[in-house]
Amino acid sequence: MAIERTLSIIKPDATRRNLTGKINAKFEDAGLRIVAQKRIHLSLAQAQKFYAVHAERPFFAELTEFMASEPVVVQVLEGEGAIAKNREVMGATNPANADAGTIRKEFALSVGENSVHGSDAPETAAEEIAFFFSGLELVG
Ligand code: DAT
Ligand code: MG
Repeated sequence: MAIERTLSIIKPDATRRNLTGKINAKFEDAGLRIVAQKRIHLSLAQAQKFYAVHAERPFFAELTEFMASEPVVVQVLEGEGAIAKNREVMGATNPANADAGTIRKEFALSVGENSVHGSDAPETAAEEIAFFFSGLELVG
């Protein structure tokens, strides 16, 4: 499988509880390399733009207000099959359905406050990385 890059976000419920290091250890233990990372505070407009694909969903306001509520850590993860591997390490969207050992099983508070975001396909990974990082911030 090819070396890929994917966009990860450590969400406000996790940054608030000081879990960035524990979550990063899960990525590294799975063979994912953190090749870019920064802490930012999204505006509501930026959160709405990032999650525009969900604009018609009933939870859109809850989701975007949550994502803009406190700082997040945005990061680029790299590795063999990184997009699917990251989704495995994250676990199911609803922590009640997440497998043991996954980030969401161990740390998520609810389906909304579920600790991490991860890109779901090569096209969205490329778009989401470009949303947050400039070429200068992405070391080859
Ligand atoms: P994922 O983050 O696993 O890719 P998604 O893309 O379907 O899940 O949804 C994006 C986020 O929206 C998800 O991480 C949390 C929120 N969300 C999804 N379904 C929800 C629901 N039923 N109630 C509240 N928030 C929800
Ligand atoms: Mg998604």
